Amino acid sequence: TGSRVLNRALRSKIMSASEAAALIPAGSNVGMSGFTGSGYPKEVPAALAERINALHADGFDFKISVWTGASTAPELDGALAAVDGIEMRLPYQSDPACRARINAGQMDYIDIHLSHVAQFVWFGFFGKLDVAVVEVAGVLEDGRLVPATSIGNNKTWLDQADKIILEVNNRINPAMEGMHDIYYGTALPPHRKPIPLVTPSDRIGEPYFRCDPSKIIGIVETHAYDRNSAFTPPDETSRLIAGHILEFLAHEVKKGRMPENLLPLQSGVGNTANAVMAGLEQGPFENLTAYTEVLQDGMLHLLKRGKMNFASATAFSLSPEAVDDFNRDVEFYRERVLLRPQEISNHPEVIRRLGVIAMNGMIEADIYGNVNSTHIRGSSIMNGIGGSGDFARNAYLSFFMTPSTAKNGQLSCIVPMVSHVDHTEHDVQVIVTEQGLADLRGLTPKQRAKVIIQNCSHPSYRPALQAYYERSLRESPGRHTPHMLNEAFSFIQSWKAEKAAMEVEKAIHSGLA
Ligand code: 0RQ
Repeated sequence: TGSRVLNRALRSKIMSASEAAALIPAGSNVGMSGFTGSGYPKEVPAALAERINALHADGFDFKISVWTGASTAPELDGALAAVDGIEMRLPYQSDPACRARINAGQMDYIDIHLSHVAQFVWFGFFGKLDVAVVEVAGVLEDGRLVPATSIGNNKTWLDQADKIILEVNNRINPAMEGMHDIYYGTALPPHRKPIPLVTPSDRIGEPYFRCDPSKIIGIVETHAYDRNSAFTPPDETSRLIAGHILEFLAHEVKKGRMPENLLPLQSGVGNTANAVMAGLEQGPFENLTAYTEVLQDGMLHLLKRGKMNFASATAFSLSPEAVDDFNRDVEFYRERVLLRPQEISNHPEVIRRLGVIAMNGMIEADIYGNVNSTHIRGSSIMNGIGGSGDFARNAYLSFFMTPSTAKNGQLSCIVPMVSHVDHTEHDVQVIVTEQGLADLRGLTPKQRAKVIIQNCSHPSYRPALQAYYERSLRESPGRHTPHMLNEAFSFIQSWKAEKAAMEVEKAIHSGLA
């Protein structure tokens, strides 16, 4: 009684996590569920890490490649990275142990757009997917699977893997059944058809995963919550950034460039993103919608207050308090939230059609509007590009936001030339810091430089940026995007800046300690 594995034949596959982990061969490509701390397998990766550790101690080589939806949790990335069990990882990660291995050159990492992952696997670009390890909320009598708190790439893993291990987690609220929309209309070029989604609330698929039962080699029953990290209330800086964005959106509505209820919102993860949502809660906009990747606390509040009518995402990323609220009112949320595969939540075609308003964080921007979301000093990776590129390039309007300085003002987040480019000047329309907002639409590179320096840079760096720009204008060989290459990275090469950047690097290199 109580088992969520309703299919009788499949009950014979129920086993312990270590028995399941023993079925994963060395060198295999393993597709795991998990997206920003939700819906990741809770026990098999840790059991596998234990097995790998024991084998390494006996002098055997054992590594696997791990493909996921996005970041996961210490029980997956953390456990496997700690025992040096990952050969190659893709896509987005944000785990301290993973990050440290990657930056030490001990783990390979392929950072790609989240919307690309599923199709690259279907195209065969990464080779064969050997095993899928996927968390679900239940197995129906007919063998279909009830999805969990994130969808990510699970549909693709289940379709493409030779073998499947399921974790059936009975902590997941059973009333979530029906909150998912799994689209089975994708095909390979040249046979693709338009994706029939024209508003964020459209259902275009099925509430369950299809799954070939003959591929299932193990089922592990688990009983653990998602990572659910706490949420810090917005600080003054993120409140200022949010304020600039809200004022700008109101201005756009007044100009007739956006409807009064705006356009579907996408918001990255983190506290600034949550601050924008908190600002919207107080603001004048009604009947909002979201077409986003991750549903954080802020959006849940907007739904609850009746400010937002509907949110489409691929994953939840909630604080423990928000999880409690969600579970109390799951019937309410089930009418207003849909989770989709990430190739649909992040699909360029759909994002372009809906006219999404994209808001993402960054590490630094340069005076011409190129954005670095991933690297410190061009060589140490922080997390990854995630879905920011999927949204930025295809959005109706794309915002990138950051405090104007980092490390107590020792580093300027507005620089002459970014040390790594994730979003080119062509994909960035609005840059926002606590100092102000630069609307780059329709501006030439030289006009962009003026407004970015004037509106976004911190006053303590503004004169130096201005001087760089003015001298470049005189000395640069080309006058379209004036630069002095011998000084383009001078901001990061000052004694003070190097020291501060090294502090950030020390932290991200020491995740194994
Ligand atoms: O490091 O904690 O050691 O001091 O970078 O910076 O200000 O805490 O910013 O948490 O919002 O993260 C771009 C990383 C911003 C994130 C990034 C240092 C700073 C600190 C973090 P410390 P903050 P946030 C949807 C969209 C890519 C993926 C994405 C991200 C640390 O937003 O990963 O957008 N984005 N996905 O001190 C040196 C600078 C710095 C700097 C900040 N200029 N130089 N260090 N730092 N600026 C979600 C998904 O796709 C899943």
